Amino acid sequence: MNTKDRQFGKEDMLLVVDVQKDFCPGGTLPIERGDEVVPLINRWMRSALDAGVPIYLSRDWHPRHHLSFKKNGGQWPPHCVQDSDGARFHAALEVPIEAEIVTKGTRFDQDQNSVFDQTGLACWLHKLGIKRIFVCGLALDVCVLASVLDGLEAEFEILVIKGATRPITPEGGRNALEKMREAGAVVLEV
Ligand code: VGL
Ligand code: ZN
Repeated sequence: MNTKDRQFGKEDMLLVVDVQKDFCPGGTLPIERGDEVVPLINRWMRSALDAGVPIYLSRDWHPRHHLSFKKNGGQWPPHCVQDSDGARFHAALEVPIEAEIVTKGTRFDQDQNSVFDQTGLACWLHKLGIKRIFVCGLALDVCVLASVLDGLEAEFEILVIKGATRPITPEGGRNALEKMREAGAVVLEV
């Protein structure tokens, strides 16, 4: 893939996964240096706006007693509880009025790590003629990974903006990148 192919075109879109307060330092499920993605993502969103490329931001948005929380048999501390302060986007994230918000993780009976899991997003993006998705956000080894794999499954080309993601664990991050590459995603070393 040459440099020109990495520039935004008319069949592209930008997906920003779960850049919420609870996933940043000070939150309830803090990712080390998770907040560092914010200025980078702001730049990517400005370029997308300039190029007329649609922007979608997902948010993890759990019921108070979600099954992914430890006390309910899940793996995580409580996080991104609907309407809580921690569920807000990071305060410095410049969410454009033109952006669409994708809400996920609302089911009582299942986790929904992928933005494509029962949201109708893939169908909608195909209708818009989107072919290629630039992906960034949190966490690289959980919701970014699940979304990238599902996006490929739904026959989109996926470019991962590596520098604008952070993993929950370094090892998880390395494994996630390997899985994404194996599945056909292009990892941009930016
Ligand atoms: C996420 C853990 C639990 C994520 C969501 O957005 O990556 N991680 N819920
Ligand atoms: Zn969650």
